Amino acid sequence: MSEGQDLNKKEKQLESSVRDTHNQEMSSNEGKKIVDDENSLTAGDRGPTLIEDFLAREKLAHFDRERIPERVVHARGYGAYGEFELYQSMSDVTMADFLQDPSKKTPLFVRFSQVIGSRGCNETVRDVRGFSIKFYTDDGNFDIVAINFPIFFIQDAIKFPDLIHSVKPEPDNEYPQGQTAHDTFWDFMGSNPETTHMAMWIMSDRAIPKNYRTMEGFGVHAYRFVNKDGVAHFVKFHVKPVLGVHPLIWDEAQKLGEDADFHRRDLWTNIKMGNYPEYEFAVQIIREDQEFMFDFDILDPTKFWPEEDVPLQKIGKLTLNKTVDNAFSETEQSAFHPGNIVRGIDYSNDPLLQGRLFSYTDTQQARVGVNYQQLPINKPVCPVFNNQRDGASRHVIDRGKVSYHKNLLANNTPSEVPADDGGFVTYPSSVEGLKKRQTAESFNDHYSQAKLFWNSMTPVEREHIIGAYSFELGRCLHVPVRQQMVDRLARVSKELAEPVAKKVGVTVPNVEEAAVTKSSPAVSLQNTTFVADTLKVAVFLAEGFPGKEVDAILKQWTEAGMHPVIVSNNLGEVSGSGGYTYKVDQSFLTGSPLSYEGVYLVGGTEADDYFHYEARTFITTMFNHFKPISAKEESRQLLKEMGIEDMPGVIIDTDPQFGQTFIDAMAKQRFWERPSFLYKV
Ligand code: HDE
Repeated sequence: MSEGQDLNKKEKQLESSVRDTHNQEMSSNEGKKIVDDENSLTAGDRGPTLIEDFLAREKLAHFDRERIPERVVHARGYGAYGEFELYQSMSDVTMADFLQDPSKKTPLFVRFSQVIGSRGCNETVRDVRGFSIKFYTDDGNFDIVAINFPIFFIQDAIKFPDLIHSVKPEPDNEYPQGQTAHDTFWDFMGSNPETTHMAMWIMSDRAIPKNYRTMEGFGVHAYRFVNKDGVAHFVKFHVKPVLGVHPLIWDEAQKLGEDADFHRRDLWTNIKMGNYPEYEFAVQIIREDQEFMFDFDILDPTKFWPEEDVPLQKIGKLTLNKTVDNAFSETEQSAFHPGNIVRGIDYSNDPLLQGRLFSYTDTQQARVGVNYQQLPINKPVCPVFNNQRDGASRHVIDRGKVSYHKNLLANNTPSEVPADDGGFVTYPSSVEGLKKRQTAESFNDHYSQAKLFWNSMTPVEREHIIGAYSFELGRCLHVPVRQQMVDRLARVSKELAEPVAKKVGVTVPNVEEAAVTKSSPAVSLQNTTFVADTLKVAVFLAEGFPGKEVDAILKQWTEAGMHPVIVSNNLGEVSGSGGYTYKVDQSFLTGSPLSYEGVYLVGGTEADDYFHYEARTFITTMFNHFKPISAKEESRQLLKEMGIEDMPGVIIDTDPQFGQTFIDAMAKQRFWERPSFLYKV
């Protein structure tokens, strides 16, 4: 339950399925009380196990079937519950029930995921992230099966299996796991020019998010809003984290291989701590008569609608406030579907969306079973009545003789619902043309928005993109694969293609690059929100630290929403002057410089060589990751010896403003002005 609140409709519904084995007597699935769960039934002391042992048979046979197939993509995922609150009624553009009344809260479930890797893969690899949302509205489930990019690789669903085959581990040697840096992926990208734009986004820092709390979600496709008068608008859905969008840097992401669970650990612990992740729900709306007014086709999923051309309207807030009770029952069995729309929302003709409409139900039925919609996590909060029956593992017991429409025996019920009483009616958009296999002419410009994206990047972001291409293509063993990809980049920008070509040992062809000068500042992460809220600062304390001063600083930082984490030689407690004692949260052994956004080096009268050695090691890593570093005057010497005392973002605690100066530095998060060779290519 979300803390301090009454159960919402979904939570009440879930309660009836929850089982808590705590303090209960043990029984078999058939309800027989179990006297001994450790010894199988054997013939004699050392004799064979008897097949009549129904308890051992049941336990082993159930265990043998515990796994279901993992998702063919997005296999690794993590879920949480939350609620949606609307800011103002959207009734002028949509009839959607959950977008009418600002006083109504809609329960929801979110599943974050990675596309490529299998269920156990590392979470910080470069990849697209899934951001699936199921709104349990009073009018049925509405799913936004989003990702953290506003566009996709391809324009036609028929190519999806090819894309995924290319990015998964190569079929002969079955590596690499969960990442894009290999030949088959880049062969596909170079051979299919419509992927050029998406490649730019996945080579940007957005593809290595710092955590799910600071990650954006985009519905990608154009949908339709339809109002009660039957008037439709094209709409795109966005989810914007209140804390801003913040990525890792590549070196951190690589080193975080040491913690495969980095993202789920962050989400779980923050929800448990009451740092509920918040996201603003926003829409971009285009009138039907404006469909052809743009310099791109608004139905092409490899193009985004620049915010500067189609403004974002923030219409509500999503708050994630509850972890799951059981990762399998809830997260693994959750089934999202971009086709799950509600009255007031409809599809557009985006061909990629149209293909997705088939694939999701199909895969859920194969993966979870035909009755997957009856599972607690997937069940709508409104009543469901129809004449569908039977199938494996059916939960519902349908009473009565009638399981067909139309009928006399049940008064022709369940009855159809007229549109005026809430029945779903498909928006009657007109369709014309010949049946044929082709890509629309208006989908053929693959380089202009790639250039627009490049134009929108700051120098630091560009450096990272160049570094990412150089790494990824450099990992390709086949030179023609690298060359083909650089040929594509040359059509976007020579500024990009040239350093990459040099780094991976190929040449830049003499082709014309896209003549786009426009940029979209909204896509640069340098223009996101920067706050210190929820950021973790490692506080290095040794015995004999100056108690009163440290205590005052930590209080100030906690009030500012930051999380000081006490790090010392050993777990247990560390004591300072004036009787101040803290619990040590992490020792140098259990903590990692990768887990903190900043550091405060305090020391103490008993600081030994080990303390100084570890402090230096941590700070070196954090310095190289451009993070804020601070130290008490007494520990200045260490920073001096390291040669970083006067560097940007290195702050010595000498004046009364120190506490606030460091909060500001934390909010800034990275000091790119520092010298670094990590990305120089
Ligand atoms: Fe998916 N995708 N996809 N996809 N997708 C799946 O459905 C598919 C696409 C996305 O948290 C699968 O239940 C096709 C775009 C997310 O459970 C499958 C095409 C976008 C998730 C499938 C696409 C997505 C999936 C695998 C080409 C962003 C995780 C398991 C038309 C807008 C859902 C499953 C979760 C999952 C098919 C393209 C996002 C096989 C055919 C574009 C977030 O049905």
